[in-house]
Amino acid sequence: SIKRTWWKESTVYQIYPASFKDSNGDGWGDLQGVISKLDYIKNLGVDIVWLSPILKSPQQDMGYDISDYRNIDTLYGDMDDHDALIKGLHERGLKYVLDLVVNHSSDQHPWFQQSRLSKDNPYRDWYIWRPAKYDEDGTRMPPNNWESAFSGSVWEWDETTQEYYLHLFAKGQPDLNWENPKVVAAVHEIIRFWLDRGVDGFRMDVINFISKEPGLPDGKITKPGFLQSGVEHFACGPRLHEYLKGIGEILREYDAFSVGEMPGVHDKNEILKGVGQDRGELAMAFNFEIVDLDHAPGSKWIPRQFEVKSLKQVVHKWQTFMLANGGWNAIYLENHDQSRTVSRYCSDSEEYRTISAKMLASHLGFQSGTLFVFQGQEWAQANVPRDWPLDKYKDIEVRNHWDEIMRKYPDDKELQERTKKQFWLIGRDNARTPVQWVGTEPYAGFTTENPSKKPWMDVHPDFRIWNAENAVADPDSAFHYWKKLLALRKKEKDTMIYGSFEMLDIDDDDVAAYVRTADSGRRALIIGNWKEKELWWPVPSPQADLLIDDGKLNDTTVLTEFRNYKDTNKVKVEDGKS
Ligand code: TEU
Repeated sequence: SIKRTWWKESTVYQIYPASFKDSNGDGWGDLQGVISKLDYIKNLGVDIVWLSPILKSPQQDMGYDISDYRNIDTLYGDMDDHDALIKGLHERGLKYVLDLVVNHSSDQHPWFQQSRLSKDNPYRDWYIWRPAKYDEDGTRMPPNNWESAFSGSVWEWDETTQEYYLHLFAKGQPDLNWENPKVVAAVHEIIRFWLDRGVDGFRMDVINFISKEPGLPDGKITKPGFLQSGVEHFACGPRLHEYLKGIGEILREYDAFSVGEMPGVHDKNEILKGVGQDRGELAMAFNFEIVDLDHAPGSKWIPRQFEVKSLKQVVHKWQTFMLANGGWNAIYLENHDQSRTVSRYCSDSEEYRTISAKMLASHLGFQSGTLFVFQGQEWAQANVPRDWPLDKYKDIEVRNHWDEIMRKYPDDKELQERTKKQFWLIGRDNARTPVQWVGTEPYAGFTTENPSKKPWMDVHPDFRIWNAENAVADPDSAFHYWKKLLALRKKEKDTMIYGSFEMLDIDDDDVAAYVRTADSGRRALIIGNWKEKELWWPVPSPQADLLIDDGKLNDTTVLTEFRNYKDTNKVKVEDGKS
């Protein structure tokens, strides 16, 4: 059975610091900006705040390329600001989670700078170096066929020592060699360093990629004539759990929070090994099965039609499996790598936007697991405008892919149009526009009134209507809905957090409905209409004690109408209401 723990009952609010709040007018969000919004965050009712990377970085991949693991990047502030942030959070009873990026470092990190100097440098073996292969006509070839997440080979040729180094992400993000015990020890020291400074835990970037299969074999060929993902050789590799246990031991000493990001695996047993409550590894993991539904496997820019019924199958699978096997889920649909859910899955039209956001909040918020809310999600932030020109997109993933398309297929207009649509639908920039705080100031109050620089990314032009201030002022907004939901999650944890889970009518592609049942028998029935239409859905016979039926959370009413409907077995589920 599931052991009760504080972090299972917590909700995490994720901040993308570059886009959250700029306090000094340089167009880039910073730690003082975050500090100025702590009351807003507390008011929402979350328990933990996770900041995307703020450590020293050349920002090739927005801080996921760290060049000093023990210092704050000057873009964000300094150690004093960081201490003040921790203090401000702790004073409000909030915990603080740092983003630990240790599958790779920046190529500007002194370890890599040393490593690339010579083959006998003491740091050589801190990264993954391999000699070239040569084909029949003597052309130099990379050691294997793996493709980087950001286009091109994962191998970069280095002239100085005439070898390739491995980078699963950008060229500026060389992978650390975890086979080297010195690397493992260095990571442990970094973890202790921050825990001793008052950090309460970590989100661990692509943590299931740290153990690569020895020999680094070629990836399975799914796209003949192209580079291959190779993910089967580095996701959940042979020594992963040994490494996670090492980290887990330190975390337990401090009773620290942990969530591992685990892309590239949909196998529930694999993920359970990392998060099972008796395994001593991580508390929970982000799996990618839902966010992988609307694109081709291994190809983010090849669209695949999203179906509500597929999502329901995936939700049912992870909910029932983790509850039955002592694992734990991280519940999320938005983060800094995913687009805005109202636009992606439901509707961001004037009429349906708020109602979509509320429906999605209920869909997520009644599930078992630790809930994650991403900045802006709480007031129904939408994707970037559909007509945004490409040059407004800043993300290295989008930029590199577009360059590749223009190089290889300059005349294929159809491909270019399809790709641009996919950028709009699931590109990471959608999550990264500055937070819209108010409708009355230039740049939505993200930066100071007369900034020395424009925000690093354009503010969404809908900010005059859609912003946090309006949402807080309107009792019917998505913000207040989230707030009530999070409070209810505290009050009803036997049902909402620890109760059993059953997805209803799994083949229906319009409605996602499920039941949560506490040991006491108390039940919650959640009915969400995912489509922009009014529809009828037959309510099953079990009665609910908690039901959300009118876009308002009603935690005390035993739904009497529900009993009346029992005869006809039909309930009218209105326009995207849940
Ligand atoms: O992301 C890892 C990851 O696999 C993807 O979600 C990634 O964003 C990309 O879309 C792959 O197609 C993590 C971080 O969350 C991401 O921001 C970093 O860029 C990446 O690792 C490298 O550190």
